[in-house]
Amino acid sequence: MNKNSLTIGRSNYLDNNGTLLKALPDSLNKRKFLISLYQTMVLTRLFDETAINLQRTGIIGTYASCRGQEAIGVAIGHAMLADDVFIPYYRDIAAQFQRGVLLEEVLQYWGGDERGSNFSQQANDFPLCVPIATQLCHAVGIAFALKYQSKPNVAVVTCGDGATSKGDFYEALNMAGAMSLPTLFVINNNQWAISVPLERQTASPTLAHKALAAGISAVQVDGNDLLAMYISVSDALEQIRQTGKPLLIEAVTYRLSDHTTADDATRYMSQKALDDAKQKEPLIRFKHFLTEQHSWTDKEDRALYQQCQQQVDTSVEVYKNLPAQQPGEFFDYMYEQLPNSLVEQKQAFLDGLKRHE
Ligand SMILES: Cc1ncc(C[n+]2csc(CCOP(=O)(O)OP(=O)(O)O)c2C)c(N)n1
Ligand SMILES: [Mg+2]
Repeated sequence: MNKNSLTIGRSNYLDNNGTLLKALPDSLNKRKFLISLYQTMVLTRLFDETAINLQRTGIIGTYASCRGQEAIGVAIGHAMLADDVFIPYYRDIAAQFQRGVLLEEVLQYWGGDERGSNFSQQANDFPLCVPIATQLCHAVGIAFALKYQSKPNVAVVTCGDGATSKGDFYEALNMAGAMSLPTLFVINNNQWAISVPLERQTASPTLAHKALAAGISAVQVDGNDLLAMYISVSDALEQIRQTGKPLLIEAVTYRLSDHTTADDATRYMSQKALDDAKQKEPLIRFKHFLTEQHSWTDKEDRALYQQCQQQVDTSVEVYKNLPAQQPGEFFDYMYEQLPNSLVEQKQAFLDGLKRHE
């Protein structure tokens, strides 16, 4: 057995306080670019807080917070090419925003309005996926299509740590590896699958190890270190474009929220674990880095927060003023052409409504 192939590397650019551990590549060390990464993180954090308040006041139905995990989506969103295909799960709004999904569309989704998944400015990407791990198999199918069409693009798919316990995960990795399909798997290891902690999910030393049996190279990255995440995702995409082979990144982070607005994490998550995790959270670390390395000021920070909050508030107003979804319209956005079985279901639904009017 080749021992080396069973060793998983771990990538870090920032320490837990946000101090730079090694020099950044020159191409990245540009103030404007680094601020644009930070801006997407702040926007996502403020959207997240607002969405929870909207759920609490009955304006959206439910919501899955990505608090503390923003760096993963920001890295993915900024590193992908426009023509790559993103197959997200429900904590990926940072990447979705960066790729052109509108804030009000995400509110529509969580408000139960299927029009929110019919992105007006993002034709290629998939809606966020709530059924755990199913998106991984879809992603491999998409990667197959990209390869079949000789496109230089990558299917980027995300999932949680819990999803890696499902058969779909292993099936997807196996097929991507066996058929050499241009897929980037990114695991958001936030340590919890609702109330089930990581140590009860698996005996694998890391989640990245799970890729090795499928012949897929993998790396573990500090998922709260935006620089390490951005560089890892960018490098992986470039490598996949060159070799056509899949790769996997395990992003290690922590869920700083309830699982969703339907959950109460105080019933199973210790206050100490949460307090410890808060010390490593991505926004504070990145702000510290910008301050130390790029003379970022509190004044600039306040202005950025204000501008992002305004963007969020505007999206809430747009969402609240949208015309109501018509009955039956929720059938219309999954397929380009509705299959016959669903045409029948839609008709039956509309007939049923008429009977009850
Ligand atoms: C197929 C399926 N089974 C069960 C569920 C219920 N469920 C919702 S979230 C979740 C845990 C997912 O944990 P993880 O993959 O770690 O993602 P996280 O929510 O922590 O980001 C489960 C079991 C579901 N949505 N889909
Ligand atoms: Mg999880």
